[in-house]
Amino acid sequence: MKNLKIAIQKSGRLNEKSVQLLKNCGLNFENYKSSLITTVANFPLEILFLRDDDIPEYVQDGIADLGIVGENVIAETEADVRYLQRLGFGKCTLKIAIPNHSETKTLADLDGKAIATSYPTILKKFLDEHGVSAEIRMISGSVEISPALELSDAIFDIVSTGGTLRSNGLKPFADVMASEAILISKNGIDSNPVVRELMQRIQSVLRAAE
Ligand code: PRT
Ligand code: ZN
Repeated sequence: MKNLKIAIQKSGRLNEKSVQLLKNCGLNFENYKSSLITTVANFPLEILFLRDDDIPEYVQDGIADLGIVGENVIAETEADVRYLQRLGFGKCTLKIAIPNHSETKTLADLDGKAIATSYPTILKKFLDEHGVSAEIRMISGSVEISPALELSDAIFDIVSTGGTLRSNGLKPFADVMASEAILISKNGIDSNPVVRELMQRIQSVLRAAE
């Protein structure tokens, strides 16, 4: 039988904790920074190291059987995957934020305003649900700087401590979505015995950490 594949982030905020979780499950593998794929020595699993943005679609399309990725990325890609387990790390909130001096008081005040974000799909859904017609400006990085550059009136981005907002003269305005790292699978694979064994190990690691 072919080994199962799990996709995790290659580098970035979720990489270390994803690797640690798998190691705590008793999986032995080399974690070379340069390799994109590694085979677990003592469990029928291969680990793929990817950009987080690619993980939901790789899992949806069956290139990987499992994945560990932030809920925000799953929502943004709208991939058709199953949530197997919330993992309790990578917690953050996606918020609309506005400049400290902004006159914006209610969601309706955002009508006709420009909001910069790297998460246009999640933002559009939220604005549509609340009947707000703002212009969404897609920016791939350093979203927080855009109001100061007069590129936008507000931003929509990930916030954890709030330090980045503060240091850019911004304040939280509306919470849109809470997110954490999630173990996902392709639909229908969760009855696979190897997946079940891995799930049991992950759940006991999570319980031990409680
Ligand atoms: O290279 P790759 O594409 O894989 O990584 P990436 O750069 O897209 O993502 P990365 O590594 O930054 O984040 C991976 C995941 O971690 C995100 O998708 C979230 O699910 C989760 N996460 C948790 C965060 C944060 N906390 C976080 N604080 N992702 C980003 N941030 C950034 C945020 O964008 C903002 O710039 O940190 C800044 C705000 O932090 P505070 O603490 O100042 O509020
Ligand atoms: Zn990314």
